[in-house]
Amino acid sequence: MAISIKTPEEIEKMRVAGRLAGEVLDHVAPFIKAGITTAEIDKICHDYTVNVQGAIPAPLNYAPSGYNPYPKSICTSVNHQVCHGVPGDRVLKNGDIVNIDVTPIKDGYHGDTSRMYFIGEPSIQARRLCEITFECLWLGISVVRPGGRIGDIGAIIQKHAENNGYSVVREFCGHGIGAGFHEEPQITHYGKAGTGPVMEPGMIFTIEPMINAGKAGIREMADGWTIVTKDHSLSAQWEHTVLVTPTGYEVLTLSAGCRPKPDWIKA
Ligand code: EYF
Ligand code: CO
Repeated sequence: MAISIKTPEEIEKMRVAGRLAGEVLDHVAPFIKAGITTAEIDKICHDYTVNVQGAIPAPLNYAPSGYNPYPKSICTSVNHQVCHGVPGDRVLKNGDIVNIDVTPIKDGYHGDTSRMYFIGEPSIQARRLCEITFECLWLGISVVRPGGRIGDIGAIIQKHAENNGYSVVREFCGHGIGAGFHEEPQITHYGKAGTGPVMEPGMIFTIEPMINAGKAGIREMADGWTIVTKDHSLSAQWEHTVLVTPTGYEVLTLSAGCRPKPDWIKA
């Protein structure tokens, strides 16, 4: 399937869905403290998405071919969990780091974003991993422009992660997004600049690097969903949904409470 170019009407709907995604994370942020369970975080996000935003949480019952339906409305990935952590009765405690990944559907269109949260005071090592991963996300965004190649994104992310002693998860990628949750193209977070499809105005995709403090290897837990690092090292992830514009990029999942782009990364 070809990479779809969104119409102006679709782009407007993606702007709305993207903002709502950011606002789910703004809403839940004050609740993410020691003592809360990941299931309670899921309920707060679910209720806000459905009852306040009038939107649908895309992950709930999402069933890509070969998988059972995903049982919750968000993903909560803690410490050495890389992605797709299933909310449950785990109680967050001082020093944990947790990724919250949300995808509301509004008027048929998806917005997909995730952020890292600190519980109390994580170690210097954990905070540095989250910081470098945030920089990886924005370095990837900074090379989005018409005429650029998809491989430019992974190349700059991989370089920054590895220069800082970290490794990039290979098995899970960013993705095209629109009326579908996962569309073409795949956005790998490693690779070679100047390779891959040419970016064109109207393309929309996520960039969502998963960066490990140790080796890149991962495995799936017995629940059939949660992905963890093989070497039990910490992992971090940040995600935005990005539109290719005629002059560069527009981040669709910005909201009042989200962290801004680091100053030193070019606009
Ligand atoms: C082994 C799912 C889980 N897949 C992707 C289903 O793009 C996402 N976040 O940015 C994203 C979120 C979810 C998701 C939530 C559930 N799934 C599919 C395939 C494998 C898998 O875990
Ligand atoms: Co995604």
